[in-house]
Amino acid sequence: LGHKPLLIWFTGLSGSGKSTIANALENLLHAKGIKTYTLDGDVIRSGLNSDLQFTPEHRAENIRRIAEVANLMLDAGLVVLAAFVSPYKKDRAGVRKIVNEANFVEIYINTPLEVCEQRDVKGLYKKARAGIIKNMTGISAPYEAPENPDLEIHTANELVEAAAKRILHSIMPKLLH
Ligand code: GGZ
Repeated sequence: LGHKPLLIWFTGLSGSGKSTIANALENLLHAKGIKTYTLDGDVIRSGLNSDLQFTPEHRAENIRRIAEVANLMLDAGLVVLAAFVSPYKKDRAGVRKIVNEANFVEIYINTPLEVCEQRDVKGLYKKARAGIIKNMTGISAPYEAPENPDLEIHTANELVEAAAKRILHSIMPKLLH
């Protein structure tokens, strides 16, 4: 079955669940026979963007390059899932300028800082509180929440599978337009 290319952009704090939800959504898309590619922080920051840190300038460049790469993947007809903190409104607006609006959806993974900090999967929050890590989003660097995301997920009230299904439902019009 044919479908349009689409960039599904996940934004939210470190530990908010962006990658987990993106992976669950990817499984649902694969079950429909849709080819996808997931871009996320771990892989991109250790490869393509290994020259970048977490200053506002470097985050802007990180997001810009990711948007350009995603745009090439859209040219190839893929559904691209991108899971990046992307804390600055200006940078997310930049993605919208690079990618055709018809092929873009923004999903806000709205998990409270306290929850992310309790999970602290990588121990980054603890290090940030101790001052060992600078520019940690939510602690010593801002997170500018999206005002008009296409969809908002509250991970405290919704299971991963349910969230993924809700996202799938919401992107259907753009996949088929
Ligand atoms: C935020 C940081 C930082 C700082 C390392 N601030 O939970 P994670 O580990 O896997 O996700 C975070 C990831 C953020 O990289 P992004 O490329 O998504 O950031 S941005 O969009 O803002 O450019 C976290 C880890 O890298 N990490 N230091 N200071 N997250």
